[in-house]
Amino acid sequence: MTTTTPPIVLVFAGTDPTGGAGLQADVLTLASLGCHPLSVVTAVTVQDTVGVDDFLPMEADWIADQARSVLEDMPVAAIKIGMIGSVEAVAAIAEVVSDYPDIPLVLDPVLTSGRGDPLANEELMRAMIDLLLPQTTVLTPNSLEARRLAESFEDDEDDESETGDEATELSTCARRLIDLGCEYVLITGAHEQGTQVVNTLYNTRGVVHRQNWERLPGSYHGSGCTLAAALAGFLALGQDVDEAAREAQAYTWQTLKHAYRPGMGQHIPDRMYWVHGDDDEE
Ligand code: PXL
Repeated sequence: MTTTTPPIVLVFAGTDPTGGAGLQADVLTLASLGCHPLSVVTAVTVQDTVGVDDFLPMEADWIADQARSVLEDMPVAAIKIGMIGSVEAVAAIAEVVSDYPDIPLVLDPVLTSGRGDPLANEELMRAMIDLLLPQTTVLTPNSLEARRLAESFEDDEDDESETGDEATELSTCARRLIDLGCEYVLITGAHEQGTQVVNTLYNTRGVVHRQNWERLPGSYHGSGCTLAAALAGFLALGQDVDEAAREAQAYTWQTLKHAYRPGMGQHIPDRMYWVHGDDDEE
């Protein structure tokens, strides 16, 4: 007797021993949504819930080999890329995913940890823009990442909109990122001011949707990974990008609302909140 295989999602991610972010966040999120996660390790980090102390990038060939083995064996419904670790790894991953142009690709452009420890340098960021953005279905930067990515290729003639309010500025970033080749950009607004967190999905025609969320009080480790993995999961479950992005935000907000604080640093989103019951205690 065989049961039906759940939709399969391939993730490229760094491991996080705290279970808060990275590969562990992706696996928990995808399992929670009823998907089967395939996991390709791109780096090993040393960290606790306070911050990242160090990381060891995986050799690029090893990343490509891990991915090719499973891609040749199983039908993958969506791919998610998180922390990449090295420029060589960007090139290796870009080459692998270019053989699967029909699989939706979610790219979470991880530049720093939640605390701000660097997880990517300028060179890696450029490689990500050049090699991965044109293959990306949905890019999921927070507002800080969106500005850094958009500004990194700002050319001198393009000096418009240096003034203007925050919303205009982020929409300019979104347009630039879309001009670089990704289909959609979901910019999250937790780092912006305001009682609400405003997340906006853009495509070539402009704003697809804008969603406001009650700002929760904690500082969270792995919220971006959770959102991007959930988005990949909902795409794998057959939703279109607009719907998948809405559902991923709603799911992530619930995981943050039910977050717990197991250590001395940030809160960890509860990807399994629905298993743990509806107790509202922090
Ligand atoms: O949240 C971004 C992130 C992604 N991947 C790994 C991380 C972090 C943040 O700490 O450790 C492995």
